[in-house]
Parts: sequence; C-alpha cells; structure tokens
Amino acid sequence: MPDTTALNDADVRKLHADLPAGWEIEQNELAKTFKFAEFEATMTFVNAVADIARVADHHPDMRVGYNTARIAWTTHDAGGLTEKDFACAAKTDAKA
Ligand code: H2B
Repeated sequence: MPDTTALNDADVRKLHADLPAGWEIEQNELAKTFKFAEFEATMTFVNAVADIARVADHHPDMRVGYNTARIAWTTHDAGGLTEKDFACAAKTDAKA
C-alpha cells in the first residue's frame, strides 16, 4: 500500500515525471482532464475511476461534463500529495 505521508517537493517532482503526460500539479492537487467521444464513454471512464477509489479507499474530486472528466487526486488527511495520489493517478490513466 503506498505511503500516505505528504511528500516533499523533490519527491513530488520525481513521481510527477514518471506519470503519463497531461497530469498537472495545481495547489496540492494532481489533476488531468480526459476527453471522450460522447457521454457514455465519459461515464464508463468515471465509473472505472470510482472503482479505483473504492478499492484504494482514496477518493478523487471529479468534474464531469458531456465528453470530459477532470480527475483530481490529493490526500486530504495529509494536507498534500502522497504516494497514494500518484499510484491512483497512474491507475486512472490506464482506464482512459
Ligand atoms: N480520500 C482522499 N482523497 N483523501 C483522504 O485523505 C481520504 C480519502 N481519506 N478517502 C480516507 C478516505 C480516510 O478518511 C479513510 C478513513 O481511509
């Protein structure tokens, strides 16, 4: 299970570099907006992300539109980014 201690800036940069393209760090959040052909494809992805969250007991903020989903990971309990956020971001990308 990934560590849930807030990471320092150097570790954040290292883990960020290992993620697929498109993940941005914005105010303690690791966020990416995914684009889909239409609503059903968007919802299939959002439901897959919800399954990641249930299994990990770690929950993203999601902003869902007709053909877009912005997924943002942060660890509220730690007040910052943790290894868990990066692990969940990588799993999220694998569902897109
Ligand atoms: N999700 C996120 N994103 N951050 C948390 O700190 C968090 C969570 N805490 N899901 C979890 C639930 C915690 O409250 C339980 C007890 O594991």
